[in-house]
Amino acid sequence: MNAAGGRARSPSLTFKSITARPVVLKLERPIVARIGTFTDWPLILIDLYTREGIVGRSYLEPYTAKTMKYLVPALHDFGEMLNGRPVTPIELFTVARKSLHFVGYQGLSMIAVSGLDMAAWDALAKAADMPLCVLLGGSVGPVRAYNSNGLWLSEPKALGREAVELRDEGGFTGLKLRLGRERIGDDLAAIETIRTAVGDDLHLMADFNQGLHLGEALQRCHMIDDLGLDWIEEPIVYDNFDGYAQLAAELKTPIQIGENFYGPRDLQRALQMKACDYVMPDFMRIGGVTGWLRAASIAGTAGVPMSTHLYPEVAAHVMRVTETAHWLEWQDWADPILQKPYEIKDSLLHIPDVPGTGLEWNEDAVASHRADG
Ligand code: SMN
Ligand code: MG
Repeated sequence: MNAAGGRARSPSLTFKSITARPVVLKLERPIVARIGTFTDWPLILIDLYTREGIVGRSYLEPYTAKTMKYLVPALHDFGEMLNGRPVTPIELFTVARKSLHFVGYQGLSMIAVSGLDMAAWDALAKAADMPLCVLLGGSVGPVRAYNSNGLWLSEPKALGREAVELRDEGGFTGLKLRLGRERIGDDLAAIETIRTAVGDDLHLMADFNQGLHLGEALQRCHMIDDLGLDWIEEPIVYDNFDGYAQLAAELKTPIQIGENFYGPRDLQRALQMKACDYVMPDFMRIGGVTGWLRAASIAGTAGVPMSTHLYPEVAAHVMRVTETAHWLEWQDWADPILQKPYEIKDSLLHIPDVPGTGLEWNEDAVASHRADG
């Protein structure tokens, strides 16, 4: 019984439907990395409607426009399947996972569930009239971010100016560059040029995007091991945990992996195998907010620093409740379709003090970027 003599009741929120709209945006600085070259960036915008009128929102970034053709129907199927259920994200996560279990727990299944999950948490936080980080037991506050918007595999000489630009976009104290050029000498020149431009105090992360085989990785990583990099990310194919264990054991520079963990169990297995020093799950692969929270408790218990991959708007909220929170990866690729892009100042991302995650679409921009006619 509550003070008024009534029975305390949880806020009721009932699932009605989902719309999943594909859009394709132009990247201001095209991605040129060992995983591919991308001039366009596809997004699936998810709106989860409830009978009470609250709309939960999230997006997925599946890298290539083609994959949206497989994900959009899966999301619409969730909409039909979940109609009439209470919006209880952890339960919806389980139901959605089970519904795709016969086509596997990873890959597209997990990506679709992650999109649903992030929208469900946004709806719940809106119904509770709280920012998501507050609903999760934390507070609205700053989150330390590095700028990941550039420093792709371009001509090393051009990178000095770009590094200064990227630093000054938000007073960043950390930047990520990409490695894996044909000639190791060009990778070394890239690091040197950036260091000369921004100095030794700036945090510098290096990402090989799985571009090397183990032999090359051992050789190249040893060559950059004394350059003061904050971490070396994904030098080899993402699921070769034996290879990663060897690299992590041999190198002084921390090994960072995790953007290709499909669910918290991958993270647990990587830590059991001592395959890395740091982890940085991606929201569409780890299982959205639910998957992140489970993964964060494993990393936290193991004392392993945890950074985020893409999805900065959701990442900021969960980092406020992540025990071993390390760095938020800042990239602004969804900004063109957001009503209010998030702000970065002095390398800190500022969470908007509004209910939910703060993701709202600029519908005019959405209309002009629709990829389904
Ligand atoms: C990355 C992410 C998305 C597209 C290309 C490259 C990269 C990162 O692995 O960690 O930001
Ligand atoms: Mg990466």
